[in-house]
Amino acid sequence: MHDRIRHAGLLDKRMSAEAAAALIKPGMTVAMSGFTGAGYPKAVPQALASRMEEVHADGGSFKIKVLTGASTAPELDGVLAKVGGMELRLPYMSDPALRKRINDGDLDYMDIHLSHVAQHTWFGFYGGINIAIVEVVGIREDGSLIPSSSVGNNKTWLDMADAVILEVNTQQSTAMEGMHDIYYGTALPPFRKPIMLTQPEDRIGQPYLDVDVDKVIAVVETDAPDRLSAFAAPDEASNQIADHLLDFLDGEIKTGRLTNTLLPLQSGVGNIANAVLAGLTRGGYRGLKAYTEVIQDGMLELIKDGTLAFASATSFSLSEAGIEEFNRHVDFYRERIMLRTQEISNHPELIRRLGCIALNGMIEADIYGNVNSTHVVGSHVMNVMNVMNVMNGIGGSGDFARNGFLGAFMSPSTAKGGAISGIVPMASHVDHTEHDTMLIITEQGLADLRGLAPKQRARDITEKCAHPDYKPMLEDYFARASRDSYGKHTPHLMGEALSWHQRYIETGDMRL
Ligand code: 0RQ
Repeated sequence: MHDRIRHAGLLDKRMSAEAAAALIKPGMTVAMSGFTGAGYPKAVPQALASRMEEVHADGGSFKIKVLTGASTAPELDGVLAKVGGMELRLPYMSDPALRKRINDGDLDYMDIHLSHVAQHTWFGFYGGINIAIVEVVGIREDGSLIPSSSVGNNKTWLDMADAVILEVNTQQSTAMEGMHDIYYGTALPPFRKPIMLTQPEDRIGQPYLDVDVDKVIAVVETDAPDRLSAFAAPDEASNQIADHLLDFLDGEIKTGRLTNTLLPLQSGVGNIANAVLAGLTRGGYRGLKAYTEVIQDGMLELIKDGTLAFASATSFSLSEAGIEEFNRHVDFYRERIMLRTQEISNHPELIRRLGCIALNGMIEADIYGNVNSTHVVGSHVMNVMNVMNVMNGIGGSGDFARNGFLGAFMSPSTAKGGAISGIVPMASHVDHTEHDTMLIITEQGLADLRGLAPKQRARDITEKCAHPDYKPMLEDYFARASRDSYGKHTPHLMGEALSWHQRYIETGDMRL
């Protein structure tokens, strides 16, 4: 451990997770590391959850506000959710226990664009940060920190928190040292300057995180791996979605809008995005680049086979097999991957400048191209009050779709064995408006919405993307809406627009 903690003063601040957790008091705002199941603190949140459980068993209340980079894992979100230990959570999550708590209304969940979180914290929108808990690979002689498998908002947490708890995790590979790029040039308006990054591989910062060592109140040693679940193997639908995307990209190259090295790719989270990414190996591309948030297994495969020459992100999100692959060939990947703060990985200025191709999953799209990425209808509960259940969150999908060169949203055309259509008359919740969506892709086909007015969009999305079970229903809806709606610019029948969702709640099937 002396190899990992090379600052004498901080070596003296070592203590158990239980002792560190005892420094956290009810009502505190605690900002933690962690992004898509990587680089989150693994011991202190568990020790804290045990304390909370004791307090709750004695009839007391012990809840905190939890801020992170993005989703974490059972050792953080899971344990705190199980003991009812959170009153507020932001900006993104994907833990089943926490999802249930949120959907039961037990805590407030703020689903925030990932690029906004750091600046909203500087602006003071969330109040102060009492304690930051940040996992690191190691502490250097000068007290600077070797970041772990995600960077997320750690720079901001370390800067803004009144006190800092560090978890030094020996399971995180020391070979990651040097892979990070921490940019300290951000400022509050009106003092902002251009961010001098013009290629995904540009280094604009330093490899280490700075921390005021006097603020560090505890150093906890851990030895536990990131816990990430494996992605579903690409199925027929995701392979077809990938093929539609490949055909489209070929067309773009032929028209001269793209070259055969495309533009920097962004890929969202989830099975579909991961499978589509892996499908790109079939495109025969070489030397592509990625400017994205997460390095999923699919992206590692692209780097391995040379399809991708470089990937900039803020985090890994690898399965166990992916972590093994990364660790086995870490020297190869070190040269080809850079991890940045999420305010830079998701920065609108940079995404617009680089012209990213944004590929994200969706829950549903409506006929005009409004996309719901976050909320599903209350599936098994026959209760009209329980309509919208949050799935994960918007994450970075909005940062990229809004500002990229191309914004694509992908999903199978149906869910739950065909009982739900992914293309609906009106989206039941809107994360990405029709103004921000350019491509809608299902296994049925791809609708290219660029340059299309609303009624043309409706015809194209229905024709290209809807499942045959639902296509006649959408055509019928649109024909009647075009005839009977109050205004004719974006025809809708207000009494009927959400009736598919209502029918699903009542009958378990959107079909008539
Ligand atoms: O549920 O597993 O219970 O069957 O949703 O669906 O098809 O496996 O898709 O894993 O790619 O996730 C939008 C959730 C898609 C993801 C979403 C059900 C379906 C299944 C998963 P089951 P699939 P994926 C940057 C990008 C927002 C965040 C983001 C997501 C489950 O892509 O979270 O993009 N995106 N971040 O059955 C009811 C529907 C449904 C439905 C699918 N219409 N109604 N259930 N499902 N469609 C990275 C970060 O931000 C960190």
